[in-house]
Amino acid sequence: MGGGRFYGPDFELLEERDPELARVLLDEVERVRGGVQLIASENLTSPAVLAALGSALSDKYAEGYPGNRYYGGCEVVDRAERLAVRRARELFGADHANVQPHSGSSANLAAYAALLQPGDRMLAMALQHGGHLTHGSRANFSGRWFDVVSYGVRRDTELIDYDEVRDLALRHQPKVIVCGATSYPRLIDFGVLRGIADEVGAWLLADAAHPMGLMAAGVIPSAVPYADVVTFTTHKTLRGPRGGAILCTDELAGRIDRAVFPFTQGGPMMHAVAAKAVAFGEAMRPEFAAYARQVIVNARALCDALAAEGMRPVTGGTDTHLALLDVRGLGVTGAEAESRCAAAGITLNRSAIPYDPEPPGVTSGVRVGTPCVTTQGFGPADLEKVGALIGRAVREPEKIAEVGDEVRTLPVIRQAYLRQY
Ligand code: DSN
Repeated sequence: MGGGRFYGPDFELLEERDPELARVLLDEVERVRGGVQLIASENLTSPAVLAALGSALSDKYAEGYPGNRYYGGCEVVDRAERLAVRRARELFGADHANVQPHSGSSANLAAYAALLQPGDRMLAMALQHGGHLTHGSRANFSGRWFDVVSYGVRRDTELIDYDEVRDLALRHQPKVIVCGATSYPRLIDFGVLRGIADEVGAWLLADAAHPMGLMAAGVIPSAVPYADVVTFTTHKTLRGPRGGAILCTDELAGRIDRAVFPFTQGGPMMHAVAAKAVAFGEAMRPEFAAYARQVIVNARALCDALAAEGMRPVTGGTDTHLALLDVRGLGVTGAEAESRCAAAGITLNRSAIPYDPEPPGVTSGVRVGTPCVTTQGFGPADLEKVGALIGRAVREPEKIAEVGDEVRTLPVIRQAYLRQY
């Protein structure tokens, strides 16, 4: 059946033992190969990362930390975790790293547990303005267990209103100020937020899940020199395995480690920890910096192309790997735009825009990101074409099949998934 390394070394065995599940894996690879992946929070990991994920380290229980585990036989996996921690500290210039969180949400849970008691107050960006569920949404533990005050973006510029953040911080005296977002296309001024946190005696927690790969590469300013705690995921722009991690100052190291284990997690997933080490190693290479630069160039090209198709870029553009587009000018909702693009083989997601009159399941916007397509080797000219195809898919639903054919024959598509990097 072919497919090589993307199915893993034991794929033929899986096909023999469980053809039904093997089919799912094949179909997913075909889905990715047959279209354009623009989900801003996704990427395509390297074969080396996949090899670590599909390894014997998946079997090992290792509650605790290297040199201090609650299980025997951890001397080998200890080496993987030490390597991951050392590389994370070096890559990001951090005092301390914890590489055990299972996800970004788990990392935020642990970070809050380290800094707050239930009922304590935190100030964070509203989900509707680009924040994250774990930044105090009532649908999430963070909004139920803490006293959350939210800040947002200005209606006119759609940029974070730092004056509002300062006013709210002075008025409400939060114990933690959370910054970072999931659909904010601009840089965040961590220096200003550090100043506000210092003024009110709050911890500054940066959730850098989305841009951490860009920070690792040094192509956008890092949160690490400013924040007391930085939480992040390893699978977005960083292009590693699905998972989370936390960086912090020496002062908070013990509190963060105890908050991850034993407070919020049990045994770490050592195969994922090993894969994080691989990804941190890959992110130290010059090729990764070139990749990260290209991600931003491509995001700008896509954003401009979509603007030319009549979608309005929220904030007027992007400085990062993602863009948020108001699609109302094309007479559709975000949900309609998402489903029309999906029918044409272009995967993106609907997303609320600031002050969105539509409910979260509908929305007035879509979010696009370029981490995947840049890994696949797309350049700005390819993204201009993709932007034009998105415009046609959204505007002319009766011609979606035609657009889908054009998407599938984009020259860059079929070879792209097998590209070495
Ligand atoms: N679900 C992620 C995103 O798409 O931004 C955040 O957790």
